[in-house]
Amino acid sequence: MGKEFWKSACPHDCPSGCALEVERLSPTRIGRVRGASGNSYTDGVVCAKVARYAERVHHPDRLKQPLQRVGEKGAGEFRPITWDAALDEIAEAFGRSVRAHGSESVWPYHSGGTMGVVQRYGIDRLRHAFGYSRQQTTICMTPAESGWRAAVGKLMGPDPREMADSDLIVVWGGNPVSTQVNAMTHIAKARKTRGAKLVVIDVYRTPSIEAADIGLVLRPGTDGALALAIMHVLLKEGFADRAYLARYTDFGADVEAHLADKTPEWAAALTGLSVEEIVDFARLYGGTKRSFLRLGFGFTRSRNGSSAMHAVCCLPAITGAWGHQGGGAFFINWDIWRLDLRLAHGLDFMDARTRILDQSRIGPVLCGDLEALKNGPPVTAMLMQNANSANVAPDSASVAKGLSREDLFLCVHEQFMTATAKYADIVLPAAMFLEYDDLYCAFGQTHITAGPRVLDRYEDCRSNHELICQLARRLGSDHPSFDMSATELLDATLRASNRGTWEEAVRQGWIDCGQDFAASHFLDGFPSSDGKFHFKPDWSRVGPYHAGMTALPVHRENFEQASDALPFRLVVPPARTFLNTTFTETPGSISREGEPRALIHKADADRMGIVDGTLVKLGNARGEVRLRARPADTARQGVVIVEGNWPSSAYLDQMGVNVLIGSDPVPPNGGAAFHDTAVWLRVA
Ligand SMILES: Nc1nc2c(c(=O)[nH]1)N[C@H]1C(S)=C(S)[C@@H](COP(=O)(O)OP(=O)(O)OC[C@H]3O[C@@H](n4cnc5c(=O)[nH]c(N)nc54)[C@H](O)[C@@H]3O)O[C@H]1N2
Ligand SMILES: Nc1nc2c(c(=O)[nH]1)N[C@H]1C(S)=C(S)[C@@H](COP(=O)(O)OP(=O)(O)OC[C@H]3O[C@@H](n4cnc5c(=O)[nH]c(N)nc54)[C@H](O)[C@@H]3O)O[C@H]1N2
Ligand code: SF4
Ligand SMILES: [Mo]
Repeated sequence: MGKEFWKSACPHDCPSGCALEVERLSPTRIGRVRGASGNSYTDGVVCAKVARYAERVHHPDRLKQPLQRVGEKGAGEFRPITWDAALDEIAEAFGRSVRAHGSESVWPYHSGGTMGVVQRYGIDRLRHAFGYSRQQTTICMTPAESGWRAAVGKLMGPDPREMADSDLIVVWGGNPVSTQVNAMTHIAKARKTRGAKLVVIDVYRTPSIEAADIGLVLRPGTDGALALAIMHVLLKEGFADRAYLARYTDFGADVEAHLADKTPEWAAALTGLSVEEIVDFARLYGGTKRSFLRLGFGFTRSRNGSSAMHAVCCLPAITGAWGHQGGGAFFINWDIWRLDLRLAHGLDFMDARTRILDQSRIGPVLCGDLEALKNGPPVTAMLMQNANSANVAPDSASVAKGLSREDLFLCVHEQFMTATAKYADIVLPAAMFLEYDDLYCAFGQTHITAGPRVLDRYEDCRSNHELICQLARRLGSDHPSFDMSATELLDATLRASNRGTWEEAVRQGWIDCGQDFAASHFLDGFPSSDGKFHFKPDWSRVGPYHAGMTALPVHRENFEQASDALPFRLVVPPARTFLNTTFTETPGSISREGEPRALIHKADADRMGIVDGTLVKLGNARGEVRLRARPADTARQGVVIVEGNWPSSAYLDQMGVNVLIGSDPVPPNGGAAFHDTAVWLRVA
């Protein structure tokens, strides 16, 4: 058969949401994967890890058949069973759990393995059909989302393609060279055609900082202070657009008075930046109307992350940059799709009174923490899809303890034998995106992209949708959605949403949901309760943990402070060729990343007698991790960086870095403070 490229879409949890072209060598084999050149955001570019997808889809270690545990929980000893027997076991275990503790004792759980409309969120239909516990999906974006919503109202904003029309692009707390390469395509256009400047703000010298004109490397958790000082300079030096502030925002003399003492000197002492760095950047920003803030997640993964996001969003409101082509700020698009998801996600039969458990607090939930359980019954049965919580959730010691509980029935639907799957009673083999149909909302840009099936079924793997439907029928639901194929559900969803049909989406490859200039730049008002941008948000409307939050842009010091006992601050950002723990199994990614390393400042290393490869231990009250050090001058002194969501098996003591991370909810609405940890560091 000749080489042909089939249209597809990247299913992974990445803002780029690339439209793909997959070389299909046969009904069971692919060759190269490339970015669709016809898609104006993807623009023919994909990351290296997805370009090598053949390594993952044809990996010899893929799960091929259902398995039942024979050894200890967590030991990874299993025997093959049939799908029928496995479905019987799950149905029986769910029934037992419901009879003993009520329907909320069953917790179907998902994360971002695939982001598809049906294959990720279809598990919601199972929950709603049987009154199982629901999930607050906080692990990724809730701290950032809370700050953005407090300021702007909805998750939408200027089209990121407009970065090509900007004169100044500020990547704040993100590392797009590693985590969303397509943003760099559009930034490169502006630099080439307009001589635009790129500023990157991070806590260590990432590849994105290396690619920038100006890199600001500050202390972790101090972005709010930097934003406040910039506002101070903008107001003092005449860069504020007073007419814009009056027309579009709730700005007032009280906000201005509050900012009067947030001087560059004040912020320099907190951030570790120099006064000149702060003032120069503020003047550059204030003097540029076409200034685009591309906001990452990184600076919000702190206990003060929502406040920091809110403070940063205030900058274009002061200068009025929101109103200009190539200007404003963008985090993600989550509210532009206008999909009617009632059928696909079972919203019509959801009982709003059913308990909602916090995804990030899976450790405390499984360890019986009553507050985490919302004072309800214990969780005694779980189905996990698209998630590798044993490695990715915070406080992994309690996750491990919870997953090991003898009275917990755990089914994990997976593509590989992950750390989480090893705890399962039943492991089910999952299809990969090339083997199923779905639609993907590319939340870092404006397209819904179609991903029709490219390959035939692999071995005994089933898609998430198939499992959910088969299980629901076993458990006795007669809801018609459980008899529909994925494409039938997708077609019905698109039609109900006035977004065309599945067939049209597949033919075109994608649907551009971008809004026009006026709507995306909020020219007719912001998508908030009163149409205004909020300098003075009502945090109590955003989430329950709002105590101590003020109705002003602020820098909060409620993060884990370094101390004599815990002198280092730890930051744990993504690795370039992994996607969370996905791709930690592919040879191309492993050979590039090597092994987990603690990046430590050369001056700290010299003082402690640490050289490249020295074994060190990082620890705090939550646990300890042993790994090799890499002295570098990439971060500030006193800051340790551990890149990559490595499987715990890659660490010397089989214990990964998330054992050090707290699972307390980030104010005001939850989420995990992955980059906000104080630790000690010793030579091991
Ligand atoms: N290659 C690759 N791509 C990915 C992922 C991956 O694992 N690997 N993960 C995907 C997922 S799920 C997500 S959510 C996105 C995340 O993508 P990003 O938006 O890039 O967010 P983070 O990875 O959390 O952190 C980005 C940067 O924030 C920095 N940072 C940490 N703390 C602070 C701080 O206090 N202030 C400032 N200014 N910066 C700080 C980190 O050092 C890091 O360089 O990427 C997606 N894309
Ligand atoms: N140290 C540290 N920890 C972090 C972060 C960090 O920056 N540092 N980032 C956090 C963030 S932002 C996120 S979003 C989370 C991500 O956490 P997760 O969403 O759990 O991400 P992955 O580790 O990629 O695990 C997804 C799993 O889904 C499986 N999978 C993929 N496709 C399918 C499918 O179609 N069906 C089924 N059944 N399974 C599938 C994959 O094989 C993989 O094992 O991690 C968080 N944890
Ligand atoms: S992981 Fe991100 S950059 Fe890579 S192909 Fe998927 S969407 Fe594109
Ligand atoms: Mo994420």
